Amino acid sequence: MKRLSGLFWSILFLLVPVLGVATFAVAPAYDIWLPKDVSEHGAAVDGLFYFILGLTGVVFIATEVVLFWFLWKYDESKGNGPVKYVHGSHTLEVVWTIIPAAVLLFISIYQMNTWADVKMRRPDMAPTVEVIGRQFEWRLRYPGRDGMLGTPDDLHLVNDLHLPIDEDILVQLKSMDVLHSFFLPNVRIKQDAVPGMKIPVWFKAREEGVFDIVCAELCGWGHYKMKGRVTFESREAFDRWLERKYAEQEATQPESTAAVAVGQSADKELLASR
Ligand SMILES: [Cu+2]
Repeated sequence: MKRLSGLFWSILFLLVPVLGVATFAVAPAYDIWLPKDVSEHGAAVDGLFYFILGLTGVVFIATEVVLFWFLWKYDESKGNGPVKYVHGSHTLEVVWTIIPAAVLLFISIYQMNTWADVKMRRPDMAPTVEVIGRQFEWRLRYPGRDGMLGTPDDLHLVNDLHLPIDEDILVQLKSMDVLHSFFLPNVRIKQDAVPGMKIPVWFKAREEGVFDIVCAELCGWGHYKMKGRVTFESREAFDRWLERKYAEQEATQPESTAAVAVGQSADKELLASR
């Protein structure tokens, strides 16, 4: 029994890297890997992800194999004589501090251009749509026929975002109450919505389709159901949809004065939430 224990523990710990790597290897076949990417910059983001996954994967496997080897080799039942006490090695400590520091420094430089594309080099344009996180839904506001946000003819919608493909999209992101996180997995966009801030988010979709909008920040009891839908479509289909929504909104407003009042009260509500 005693003889078995060293074997048992070392094999058990060896299973961690073996099963860990196997899980990653089979995941794509079962479609539980990254969601489909339909964005322009997504490949660069995924490239960074794979690069860091590879790097950490190699270190993970190496440390696990070393752990296995030590459990195996220094099994108590094989030992003879008392153990020797080793004080430690200064050189070794310096080495294993410098290597990770250098790797982190390298990653921070290596990712700079992608970060700048996604978070700093914003397209010079008016916002396509305003997205406002609110417990527990995504409120959307499109500029009305005047093309300007914040005027009485704005189009107000909830959870049903439509956007044209092959064009720069600039979202103006806000929050009405607490921290939310605007997450579009299929265009590799994730940005916190912070109360009191207008945060620009931009991307370009390359393919048509209907995808999820999820909240990636635990924002209250209903966080799990804070889900919207984004439809990427051609410019023509998008214009048709927008026109239909304008017409629907206008039709449900009793008179033009009411439309102004509704627009203004919505603005006031937003102002109050800032
Ligand atoms: Cu939320």
